[in-house]
Amino acid sequence: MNSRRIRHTLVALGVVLAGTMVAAPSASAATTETAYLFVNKDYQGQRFVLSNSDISQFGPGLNDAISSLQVSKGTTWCFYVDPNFSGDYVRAPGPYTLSYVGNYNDRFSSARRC
Ligand SMILES: [Ca+2]
Repeated sequence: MNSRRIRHTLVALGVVLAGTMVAAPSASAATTETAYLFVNKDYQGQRFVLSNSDISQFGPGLNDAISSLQVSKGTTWCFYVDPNFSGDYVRAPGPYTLSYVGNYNDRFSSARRC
């Protein structure tokens, strides 16, 4: 009986939601090129944010400490076990999440977009 009115209401809601979804990507554009590094597995412990700059030598607290990581959509980062982007590495094309870096645990020393 009231089904037609309800359907019109749902259609209107759908239009509103679609508009929100279209707007979302541009709003999050500022987060591209970003990598998040965590001292503990499962994205726990101290967090380091790498944004729009490569780091040839991690500093104290970050160096040889990372256990999990995330890379935002729209960028790819490589994480190296030695300084100056050398040695074994993990390539992480965003969106990328790694709750535990396994054999690379507590070993990363440099990172760059790749
Ligand atoms: Ca660690």
